[in-house]
Amino acid sequence: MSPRLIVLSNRIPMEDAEPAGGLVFALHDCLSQQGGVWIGSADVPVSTPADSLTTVGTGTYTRKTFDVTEDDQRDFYLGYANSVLWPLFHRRADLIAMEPRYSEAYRSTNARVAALIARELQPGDLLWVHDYHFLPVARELRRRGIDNRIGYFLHTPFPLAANVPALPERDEFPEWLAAYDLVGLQTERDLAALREYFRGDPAAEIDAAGTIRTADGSFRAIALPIGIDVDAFIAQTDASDGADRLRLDPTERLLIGVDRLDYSKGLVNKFRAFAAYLDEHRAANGPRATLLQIAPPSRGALDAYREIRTELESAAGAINGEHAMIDWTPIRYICRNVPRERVAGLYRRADVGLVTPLADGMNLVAKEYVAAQNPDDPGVLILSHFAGAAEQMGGALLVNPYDEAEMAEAIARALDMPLDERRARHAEMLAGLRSHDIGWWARTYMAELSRPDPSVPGLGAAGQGSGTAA
Ligand code: GDG
Repeated sequence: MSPRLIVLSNRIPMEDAEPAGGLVFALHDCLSQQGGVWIGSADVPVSTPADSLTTVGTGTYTRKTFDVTEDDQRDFYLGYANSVLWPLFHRRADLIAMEPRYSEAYRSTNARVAALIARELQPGDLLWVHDYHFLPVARELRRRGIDNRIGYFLHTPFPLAANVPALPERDEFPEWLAAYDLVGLQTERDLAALREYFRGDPAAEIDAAGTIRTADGSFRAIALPIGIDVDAFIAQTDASDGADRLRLDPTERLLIGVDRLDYSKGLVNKFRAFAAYLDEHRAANGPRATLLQIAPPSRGALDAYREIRTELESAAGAINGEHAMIDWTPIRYICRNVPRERVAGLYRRADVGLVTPLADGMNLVAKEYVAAQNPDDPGVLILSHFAGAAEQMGGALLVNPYDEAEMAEAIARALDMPLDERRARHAEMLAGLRSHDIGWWARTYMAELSRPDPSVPGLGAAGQGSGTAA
């Protein structure tokens, strides 16, 4: 019998219905197959948090929430997690907004969540912790004497070693990681960044089996790129009415962008690159094209997010003001959430998927766009070098998101690409999406977390997993 799995992530599906969304789907499948418990934060803040988890809904696995107060939301979630760790991990140390109470809230929330999990854990259970909100959870559990296997997966990029000293908790950072048995990262680039960081620690060594030994403990690190549920996404695309609602001229070309409104997603650069395309290529009789950008707002209470929204609105207004015609608006900018099934149909209709983040752990939109294409007449993916997905998706036109002229050139090339080349690029990427889908990701991680430490003599199993060990 498989060991019981306990998952911790900041958000969990709150409905009893089937969940939607990449990560949520993967964990849902994993938990449905082997049972277990999924723990996340409650939706509605309370004034006094309960000292136990609350079970929500029913299903094949158990979902439990921990309470959060308004102060936790401000200082732990918007504060330390999204004003310190998120900018740091996305190479924007300049956007860090630091307050002493953020550190305290991060520490106390993680200690409180760890105490609640400690009461839930039984011998032999596996715990899988997700993302930057909960880096210290394993260390808190170890302090409470918990010796279950604990895994961690970071969905964002791993920070540059040179930036980590910007963390108030820089001295504890290696300890947070070393308390896990297995640290999963999205890409080889992230794995290299982690190794680089530990190379700077004179007390740390990386042995031949890939185990990283530090003064605080040892752990393994692997690169394991998250995938999508390809067939489910194709089925959603087939059922979608998104494209019908566009009312585009039949000859008009469509580019699509779908990104949370976040400074890491390179949205302003994308708009400017599209403007450069309009200036240079469209002016030279290139096809008429519209950029549909869906950008649901996130973390709107933070200054950095308000600023990027204002900047983006101003860029869209200026570009449309300059280029629009009575029957054509070059940028259709939707700053709202659009239903998932509609997004899928819009991907299919779009001739180009424009995914140009300045930094991104993976980027599932790039994968969804490819899955949604008609294999007989597929669109072209333009993808930033700085998205984790670029490591796997060589069939995309890879671009530097800081270089607007290069992106404009890529747009022109994509709109002009012959059918044979589009088909070949698409087929290569689709095959990769299928072989490394979301099920593969979750199964491989679980197998890696379950297997014995290869550095313990007699238990060695190095090289069995499909991920790449540090
Ligand atoms: C983090 C990492 C990593 C977006 N707008 C709408 C909408 N979406 C959906 C997309 C996609 C998801 O949200 C976004 O996923 P990404 O991967 O692009 O980005 P993050 O939210 O930043 O996710 C990232 C990921 O974790 C997983 O590990 O890839 O690097 O930053 O599924 O389709 N969905 C709907 N309406 C929208 O308006 N329905």
